[in-house]
Amino acid sequence: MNPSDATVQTRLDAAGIAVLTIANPPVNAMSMAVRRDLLAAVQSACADPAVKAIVLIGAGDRFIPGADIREFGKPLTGPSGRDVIAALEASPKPVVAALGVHALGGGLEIALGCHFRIATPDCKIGLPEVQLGLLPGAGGTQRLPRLVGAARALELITTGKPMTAQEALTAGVVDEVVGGALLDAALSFARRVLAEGRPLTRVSERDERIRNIDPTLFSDFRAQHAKRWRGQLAPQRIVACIEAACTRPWAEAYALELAAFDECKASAQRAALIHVFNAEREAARIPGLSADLQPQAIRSAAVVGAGTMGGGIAMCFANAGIPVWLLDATPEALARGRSLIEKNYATSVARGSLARPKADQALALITGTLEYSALSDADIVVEAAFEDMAVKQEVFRQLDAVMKPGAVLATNTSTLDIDKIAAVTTRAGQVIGAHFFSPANVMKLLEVVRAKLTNPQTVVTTMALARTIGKTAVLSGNADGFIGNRILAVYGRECDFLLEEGATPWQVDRALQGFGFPMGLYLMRDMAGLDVGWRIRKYREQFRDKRLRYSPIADRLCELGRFGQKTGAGYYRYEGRVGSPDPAVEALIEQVSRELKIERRAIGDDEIVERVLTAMANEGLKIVGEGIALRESDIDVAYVHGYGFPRHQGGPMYWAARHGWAQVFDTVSRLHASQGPLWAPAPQLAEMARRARAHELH
Ligand code: 3H9
Repeated sequence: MNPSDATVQTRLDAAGIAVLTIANPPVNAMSMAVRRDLLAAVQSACADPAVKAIVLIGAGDRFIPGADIREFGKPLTGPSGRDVIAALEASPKPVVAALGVHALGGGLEIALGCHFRIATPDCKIGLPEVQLGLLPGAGGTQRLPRLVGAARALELITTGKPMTAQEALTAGVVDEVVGGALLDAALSFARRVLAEGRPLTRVSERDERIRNIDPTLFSDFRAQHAKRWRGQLAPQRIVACIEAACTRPWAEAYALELAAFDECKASAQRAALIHVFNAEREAARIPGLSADLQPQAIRSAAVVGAGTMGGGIAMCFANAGIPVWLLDATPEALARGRSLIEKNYATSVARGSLARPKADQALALITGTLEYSALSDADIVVEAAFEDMAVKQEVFRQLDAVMKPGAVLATNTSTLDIDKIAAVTTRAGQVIGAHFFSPANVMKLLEVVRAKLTNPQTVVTTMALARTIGKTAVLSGNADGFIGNRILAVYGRECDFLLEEGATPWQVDRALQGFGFPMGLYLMRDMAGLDVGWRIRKYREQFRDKRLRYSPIADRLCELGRFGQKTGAGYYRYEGRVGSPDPAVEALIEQVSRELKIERRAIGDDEIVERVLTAMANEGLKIVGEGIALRESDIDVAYVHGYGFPRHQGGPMYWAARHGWAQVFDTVSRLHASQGPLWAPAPQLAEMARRARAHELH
């Protein structure tokens, strides 16, 4: 009963302690095979009179990061996680879980079924299922509150954020945090349990932390998060499960958890969230690069430009422990930049999201300078100067003169041609785009832009750096708008056309927020300021193809001095930062419709969402077809992390695939016929629709 290919191997030590080692590379996910082998191993250890105690440990310093997510959607065969946990908890012999690196999801549930838990200091312990649109389905919502109390469990399970080992110790989730070799510590812990004859704690039998809970805890928690959870199933069900744990008998609440888990597992949200999880990992893979290519180490960095963007980028490096030079032209600009950075850190500390000593440590890593020569030792420099080709070229000439050989020269441009910037240097192979999103220290997306001559080493190094500084990178080709802003232009254009055809800005925003965007397009534009786009449009007017449909609404607002929040009026009228619908804007839009001879009509929220997403998906296909994005799922990742696309909807390309490419093709074709060339279908759309239809027929 220990076949060599089993995912769980048992070894009996001299003191009669059975060590059950789980090995399922790469991360020890709890697959069907692991559940089957683990149950068999626990049963034989319990039945073997030579075994006095059991230690459960993972191979390669890992414990278990949860159920195997590749198996969701497949039929469940063999024992469930619940069967394994029931056997562990019922064991008459003490079971010690030895937690290394990750004890997450089903992994933590397994550990909570053991009588004792010890952990390494670097172990992350939590129930992250909510991030995949799920809830813990093997008793996690029932056992964790019994250890940490209802209030803490609500917070932990609805956010999915892991605890550090030390936090888990304080909260009573683990019995000890151990240094040195985990297995040795686990064996010695088990020997102590046996020697002292410690009673076996079955977490499911404890109820001292969930008795007499004030019911308003749950109603208040729901009310507090209603807005954030709008349209999301899993967090709502998690609250119901924890409430049941505190108010109903074990068997009833445990059954409710399973029903809620099955409901979440079958939901479209779960499928969308796992799509994003996989897409994020796929985005890091770049075809055509040699597997031997290793990223260069980034031990020090530099940022040119101490404005809002440059300061935010410097914070990203400092937060990751990388010392960073911040260069600007004048002491005043540097001082302004520094005080902005200090203010950002102070806000994080005040909000409780960052401890003061950590903020101080990060601040100490940022050094201002006026001299390019100071940057010469940095492994990477990110230029965040004024968005003007001549300015950027001058910065790159200076950087080329001082930076050490091999350094990565990155530009944060969002609109300029990186080939032209690279051309002024003698090392175009080391020039790359690193397009951060504002606020740079917060937004997760980094568009890494490969220019014509960028070499593979520079690409690999910049992609790896993104991970180091906590960003999700998507590789883009060097083309107007890269990936994100090119789609944003189409998204904005379509919303503007909908205004001309009968919608109002507040209706468009309501529809988009109903779909899950945290903020509608017009509220977002008002917040960002309308004048910047206006300036760019005025410059581009000379190149604009006048035969194509163009909405003048944004220009008209700007002509009236309505630049958004900062002038108290934009698409909305503002009292402070709160916008309300403005009849004057409605009148302006109606006037535009009349001038353009467009008959206004009632437009439903569903039509707004469908049209906007269809336009985004069609443009996304063009971007993939032109080789600017490597794959459709990269576009989803970019939208989720850079543009507030609701993660539980999977991204625009995922939406299109679910909605049906055939339906997308029909809508695009209809609009192409009535609206003209802006709606030209992506070259591959007809074929995708044909394939989707053929698939439906089978
Ligand atoms: C659950 O447990 C439900 C239960 O309540 C049900 C009852 C029993 N399965 O992220 P990485 C793959 S739901 C399968 O780059 P890292 C991943 O796709 C689950 N595969 O590494 C990647 O593959 P590839 C709750 C998984 O070190 C490779 O491993 N648990 C799983 O930066 C490396 O991944 C979670 O939600 C999995 N569960 O981070 C945890 N996890 O090389 C999800 C990873 O082909 N996982 N893979 O691209 C994570 O958060 C991170 O992967 C982890 C490691 C922190 C574990």
